[in-house]
Order: sequence, then structure tokens, then C-alpha cells
Amino acid sequence: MSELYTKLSDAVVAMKADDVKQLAQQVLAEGLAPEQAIEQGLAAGMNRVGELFAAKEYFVPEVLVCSRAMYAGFDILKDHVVEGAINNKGTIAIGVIDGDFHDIGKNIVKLMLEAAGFRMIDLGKNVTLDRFSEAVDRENPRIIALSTLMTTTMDSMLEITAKLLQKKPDLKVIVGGAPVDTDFAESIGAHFYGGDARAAVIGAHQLLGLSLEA
Ligand code: B12
Repeated sequence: MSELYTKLSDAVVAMKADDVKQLAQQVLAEGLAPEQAIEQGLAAGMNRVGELFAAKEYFVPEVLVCSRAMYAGFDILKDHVVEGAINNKGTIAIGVIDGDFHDIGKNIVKLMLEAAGFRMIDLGKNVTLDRFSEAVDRENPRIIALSTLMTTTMDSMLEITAKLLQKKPDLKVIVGGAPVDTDFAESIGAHFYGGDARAAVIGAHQLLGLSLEA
């Protein structure tokens, strides 16, 4: 792993947005893979922030400043990830469940799926069943990707999955986010659980019977 990724992760944790920007530029200048810099640098940094928050070393204000630093890098790298994306492997609608405003993970997953060639419909955060349902009617996606970081949204995830599958039985549902796992995904009738953005890409290919190489 490039030491630049470690520096990126450290700069996110240290809340240094200017350093994050400069390191992101350096990633591009050195011809490194922007998607790896996002996962192994920016996302890894936010995961460490999560640990510091759990240990009560960081509180909400610190976490917010770290999030801003992470986005300073994400905004620079993201256009280079989707450059040349083919956008024809099928439509995926993605959103964060109603009641939850955490969208960093969702944004990374969306970007990686887009880069892998899917057409992405981003419904944003705090998305209700009605809005997911409208998106299914309007965009006819092959996959719905549900993200959540909060345990309080688990019941909604169950309801949204059940109602959307009633509406469109051939829809595939993939779920992810800190409080969910494979057992939970199975228990609500979802078709795939992914622990990170790479897993989301693998799962989407598997569910649609596509090859990862294509
Ligand atoms: C950053 C953060 C915030 C930021 C959010 C900024 C933003 N724009 O997203 C701010 C400061 C605003 C915030 C606010 C709050 N937060 Co907060 N926050 C976090 C924190 C520290 C990190 C989350 C994060 O960004 N991780 C980094 C990303 C890259 O990882 P990720 O989201 O897990 O995503 C990856 C994978 O999960 C996966 N993935 C994600 N989605 C999907 C979807 C699919 C389909 C797939 C396949 C994969 C996938 O791929 C992603 C990329 O690798 C977590 C702690 C933690 N351990 O997660 C708490 C945490 C989620 N927050 C928590 C809480 C309680 C709150 C608040 C209520 C706090 C408060 N008291 O005000 C508020 C309100 C939030 C609300 N209603 O939504 C709790 C939730 C507890 C619970 N039981 O549910 C946590 C767990 C902290 C804790 N230990 O208590 N928070």
C-alpha cells in the first residue's frame, strides 16, 4: 500500500483539510489509483475517527470537521474514478434509510459502482419508503442499494425491502453499513450484504450474472 494512503488517513483523523487536498493532488500526480486512495486513505481515516468517537476521544464536532476533511479529498478524487465509466451494466438506485443522515459510506459505494459501469440513481440520505418506491417506478432499477449507519433504521430497512419486492419481485436488494451483516440481510429478504464499496461492486455483478472483468 502506498504511504500516501496512510498520510491521507492520518490527515483525515488530524482534521487537516488542506493537507488532505494536497495529498489527493499528489495521488493523481503520481498516477496512483484514486479508488484505492479513497478506500485505503479517506474511508480508512473515517473508520479510525469512528473508533476515536466510540472511545470518547472525539465528539460530534471533531467528527464533523474530520468529515469535511474527508470530503475535501473525495471531491478531488471522485471525478478521476468515474472517468471513462461505461454506464451500461444496469441501473442501481441507492439511498440512506429514513432517519439516517450519514452518507459518507453511501457516497463511496455509489462512486465505486458508477466507476464499475452501473448507471447510478442517488436518492441521497433520509430516504423514505415512498421515495424509494417512486424511484423504482420512475427508473426501473435492477438493484436497490440500501445504506444505514444507525440501528434505529433497521425496521425501516425490513419494511422497505418487503414493499419494494412486492412491487417488483425481480428487483435485487443489496444492503450495507455498520449495523447490518449477512444474517440481517437474509432475515429481511435482501439478496446481498456488502461490508465495503468493493464488496458492493462484486455483489452487484453476481446478482446480475455479470463478469467483473467486462
Ligand atoms: C461520521 C459520523 C457522523 C457524521 C456524519 C457525516 C456524514 N455526512 O455522513 C455526523 C457528525 C454528522 C454524525 C452525526 C450523528 N451520528 Co454519527 N457517526 C459517524 C461515524 C463516526 C463514522 C461514520 C462514517 O462515515 N464511517 C466511514 C465510512 C467510509 O464507513 P461506512 O459509513 O461504514 O461505509 C462503508 C461500509 O459500511 C459500506 N457501506 C455503507 N453503505 C453501504 C451500502 C451498501 C449497499 C453496501 C453494499 C455497502 C455499504 O461501504 C462503505 C465504504 O467502505 C460513526 C461511527 C462508526 N463506527 O461508524 C458514527 C455513528 C454512526 N453515529 C452515531 C450517532 C448516534 C450519531 C448522532 C445521532 C449523534 C448525535 N448524538 O448527534 C448524529 C445524528 C445522525 C443522524 N440522524 O443521521 C452512532 C450510531 C449508533 C446507532 N446505534 O445507531 C455511531 C455508530 C457512533 C457511535 N458509536 O455511537 N455522525
